[in-house]
Amino acid sequence: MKTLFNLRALIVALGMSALASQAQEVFKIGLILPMTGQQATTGKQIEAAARLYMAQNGDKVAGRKIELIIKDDGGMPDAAKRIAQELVVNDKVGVLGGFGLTPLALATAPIATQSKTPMVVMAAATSIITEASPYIVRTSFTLAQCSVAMGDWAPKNGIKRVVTLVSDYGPGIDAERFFKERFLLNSGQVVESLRVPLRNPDFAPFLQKVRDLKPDALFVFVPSGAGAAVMKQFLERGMDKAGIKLIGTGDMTDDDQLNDMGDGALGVVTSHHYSTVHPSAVNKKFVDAFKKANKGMRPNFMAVGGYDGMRVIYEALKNTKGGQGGGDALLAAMKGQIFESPRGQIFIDAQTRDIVQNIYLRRVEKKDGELYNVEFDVIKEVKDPGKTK
Ligand code: VNL
Repeated sequence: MKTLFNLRALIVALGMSALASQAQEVFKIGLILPMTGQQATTGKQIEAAARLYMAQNGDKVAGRKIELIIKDDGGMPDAAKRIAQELVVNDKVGVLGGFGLTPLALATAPIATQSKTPMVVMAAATSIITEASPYIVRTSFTLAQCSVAMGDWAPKNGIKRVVTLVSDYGPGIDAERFFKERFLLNSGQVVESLRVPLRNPDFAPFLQKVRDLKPDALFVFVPSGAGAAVMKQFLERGMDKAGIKLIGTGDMTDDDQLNDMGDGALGVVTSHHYSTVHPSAVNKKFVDAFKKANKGMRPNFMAVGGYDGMRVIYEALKNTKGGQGGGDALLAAMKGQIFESPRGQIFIDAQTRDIVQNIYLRRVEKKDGELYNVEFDVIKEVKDPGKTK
């Protein structure tokens, strides 16, 4: 009788410890980012933002300890895909995140689909990405969202003849197309569309051509990290003095580099979803904490994509009691999330899994001796205009 009793107690104890260990089982989030190479600043910003989110919100959600794994893809699609496979198979991550460039997100999409792992795209911004896998959710933006806003603003502000200059890959082609379509509707004229290579671009010959064409403005999209080079060459060639205005999406006047671009950047108007000086209490708190944790570094739009991406993951974990039901349940809990981001109110459209957000028009101004993108107009709740379905 006594041994039977003890056996029972043992079984109960074993059962309880199994439950407890399940609750304590680590939930792994694998971020694949360009930490080296041309887009290293994007990796650095997103990593800093993800770590800040965890520092502020704890490393436990619904009783599960969160482990953040950061892997460097060097900006290479093959590497991103291989790393994703390893993270899913060996590390058993519950969510993939990051994706600093469109080709990296597209290369990884099949892994998300096959393994039913939610994939949170925190940076890449070509419209088509969310259609590459039903497991993709996006917290960054799309170039189509931003470019349409500029296609409306420019012609109302005396800009009638434009040359476009974009990086020759997904987001650049979207920017060119969506700017042009809207600009033409508004009776604008695109006199030339130039595309520069993504890798090691030399802007000089392109800018010379623009100078010869003498448009009212040059519309530019280059990815985060490349804006300073465009600005430098634009100014060195005296294009501003020749009466050519510089406009584009906010990737060019990236907060990560803007302050080092010099006073020549003053007055440049861009359209984008985030500025370091977005005037809200939530943003002020975010920026102060980010700077404090990162030796004064300003958060840029990449950081915000990473920070909000972590929030989407944390909330999904809360709503599924720590990820019960696996990838499909987490994905379902990511869809339809709505909250105030440092950029303003955002919404993850349950149908498209893409972000709906405000797009701001901003002008580079000097405040307290530093250059900032100061918002002066807003188009509210912009859905991605680039969806094919
Ligand atoms: C992309 C789009 C990358 C916008 C960016 O910076 C950017 C992309 C690295 O989709 O590849 O600013």
